Amino acid sequence: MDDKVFYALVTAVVVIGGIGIGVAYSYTTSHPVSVPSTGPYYLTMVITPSNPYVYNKTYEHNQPSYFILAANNSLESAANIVLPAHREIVLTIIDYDSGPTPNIGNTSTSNTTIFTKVIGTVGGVEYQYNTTTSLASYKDNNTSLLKPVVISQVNWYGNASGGYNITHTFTILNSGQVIVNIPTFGGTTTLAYLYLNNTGTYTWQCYVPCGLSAVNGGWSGAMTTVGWMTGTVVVD
Ligand SMILES: [Cu+2]
Repeated sequence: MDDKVFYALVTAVVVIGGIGIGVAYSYTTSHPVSVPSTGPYYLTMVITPSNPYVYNKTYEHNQPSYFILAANNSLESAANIVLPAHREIVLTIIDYDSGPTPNIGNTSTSNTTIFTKVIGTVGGVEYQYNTTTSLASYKDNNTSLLKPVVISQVNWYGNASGGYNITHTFTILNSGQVIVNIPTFGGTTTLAYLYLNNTGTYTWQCYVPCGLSAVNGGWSGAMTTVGWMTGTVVVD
């Protein structure tokens, strides 16, 4: 994808996102209402596959990683993500990875369903834009950029191993409890709106075991390396 196309995509997502705010907000009554003092806070993250990663001589392997898309359009480490409290956060995750995976959750089995749910967002949903391979079979006529697929729970199976069509999750934990869970999909852009109304330091973690497959069921490598598939979220 060249720069022009990329910026057009980002612009489109932001513009459509603006429309999405109104739609999502007007149909939601369950989330705490907070009046943003300085408007929405935009966080855009990028997941790229195959970043050079060295574990040891045996398990040298490329690994997927989250990055923060910085204001100057460079990719910065996602080790420490600072977010404002009491303010609408517009979170965009651009996933360049390919999926899906047969496994999800702590135990690397496919029977852990909490990480297939959208948790902690406005309306309990996320929006999938520019969907390609992973979601094409879900609904062909919903794959255009102007018709986002609205997802609250991923409950379909997409591969021979019987897994979920999720490549990664962006999950925020408060003392081990899931307060935000946003599944992402290969080749798609995910948009979600959320409020974090309690200040503090939290952990973020991907819950699709996408690390070194030969070590600890994928719960290694990127999965346990700060800035790759885990890190800190500071809400202030
Ligand atoms: Cu991951």
